[in-house]
Amino acid sequence: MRLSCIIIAVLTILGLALRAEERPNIILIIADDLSSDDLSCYGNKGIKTPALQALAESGIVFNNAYLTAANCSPSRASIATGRWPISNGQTDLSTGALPSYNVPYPEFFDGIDYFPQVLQKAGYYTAQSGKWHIGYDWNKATGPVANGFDKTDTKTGQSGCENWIKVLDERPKDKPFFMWFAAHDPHDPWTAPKIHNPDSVFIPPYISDTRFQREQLAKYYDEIYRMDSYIGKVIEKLKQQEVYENTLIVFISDNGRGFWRSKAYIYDAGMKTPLLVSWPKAIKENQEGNQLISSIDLAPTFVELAGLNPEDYTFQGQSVASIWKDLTRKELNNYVISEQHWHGFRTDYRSVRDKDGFLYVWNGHPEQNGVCNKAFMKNMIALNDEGKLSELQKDPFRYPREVEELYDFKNDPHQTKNLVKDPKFRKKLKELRRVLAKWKELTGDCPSKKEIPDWYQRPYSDVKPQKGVWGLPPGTRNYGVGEENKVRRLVRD
Ligand SMILES: [Ca+2]
Repeated sequence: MRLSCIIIAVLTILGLALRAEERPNIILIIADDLSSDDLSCYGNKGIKTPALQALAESGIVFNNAYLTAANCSPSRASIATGRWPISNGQTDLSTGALPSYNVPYPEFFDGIDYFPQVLQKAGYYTAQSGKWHIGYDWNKATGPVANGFDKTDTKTGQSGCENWIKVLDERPKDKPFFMWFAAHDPHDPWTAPKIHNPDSVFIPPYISDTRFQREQLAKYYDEIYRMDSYIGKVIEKLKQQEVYENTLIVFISDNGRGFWRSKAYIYDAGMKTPLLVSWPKAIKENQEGNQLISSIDLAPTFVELAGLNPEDYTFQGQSVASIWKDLTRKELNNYVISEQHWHGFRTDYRSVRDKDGFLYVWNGHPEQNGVCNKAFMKNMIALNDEGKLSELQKDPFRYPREVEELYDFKNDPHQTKNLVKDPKFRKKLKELRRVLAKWKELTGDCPSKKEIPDWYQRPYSDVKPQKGVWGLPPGTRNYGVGEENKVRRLVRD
């Protein structure tokens, strides 16, 4: 009896040691305000992104990856918690001014797991370097998510990437590591050296093709290039440290480009993210994946790769590790769901995308237009005043808007033709409407009792902005913790 106990103990220790050795290091790189159209590996011929191109070629380029929100704080909070904004408490933009309003908002719901903390408890060394923008204090790593990091570092230069190599150098060498590397690039103001020619940029059809917009886009490209150069240095450092082979590198954005009808919009320009996945030891090179993946799937995926069972935690996403390791595996998500709430101006959108390529949009405020005089919108507002915009470019000004929209995003990549009234798509409309209704029920989604007003003036509107006036989050506090299985079943194939 005693001998068998010893044998079991020895085997267990050996098993654990083996598992620890196999666990990958994980680096999550998050760009700030980057649309997936704006990288060479997604077909943009005008941009120079050599390191991201090499990263893409070393693993998988995913073509259907989506965020939960099209702006910083809720999107990042979803990544950290593996939960939709409505289900974690961070639905709106953090402004850094909140504590003075003395309201418990935005703050995370109780009893939620944060994947950096889960990795830390599992023996990983965890570090954060660069942009934060989660919870109360947008520019300092504070709050419950920050508790999951052994090291936090937000004192960087303009790029946000300046300390990444230093953090890699200073890590303990006897533990697997997780790095949350978040750039400030390519968020405006654009400060990188000039590299790109305005004549070579890609202008989506919903942005006016003017010299001004071309120059702005070229400056934005310059910052993408700056971030790219730091990513190249990270890969070089990993090779130097002889850990490159067993390091999983995942590259995503937090929301689309800070341009017209992109950032803060529910359409693909705002909500679709590049997703590059590289892990030389376990993932084959030069692959392309078309599976639907949500940013809430990252937390459970990392946790599973660290040797834990993601279903033991409060993640609403599901692990896609099996797809990353073998792209021929059956698709996991039938639907991905996104939200858009307050980003200095009030919106109230939900969306469902499905694997057939349809996007269903529900609008809680159809009585208003989708524009305010934030810096990245001013030029288009001026052009509209001069009557110089096309019908598509004018679309965000239009109101009242439809409560529901439906797009065939596979064939209409910029979502220009609303099919909601087309009888051919009635069945699809009903299906996606039903999925959203069930999702709202399971996540406790409901309107805010006191909405945050616009902080910026909406053009062609008499409603005065109320800068600094706060409100309460939508959703039902603490709803659905412990019942994540139900909502996972809803979106799963
Ligand atoms: Ca952002």
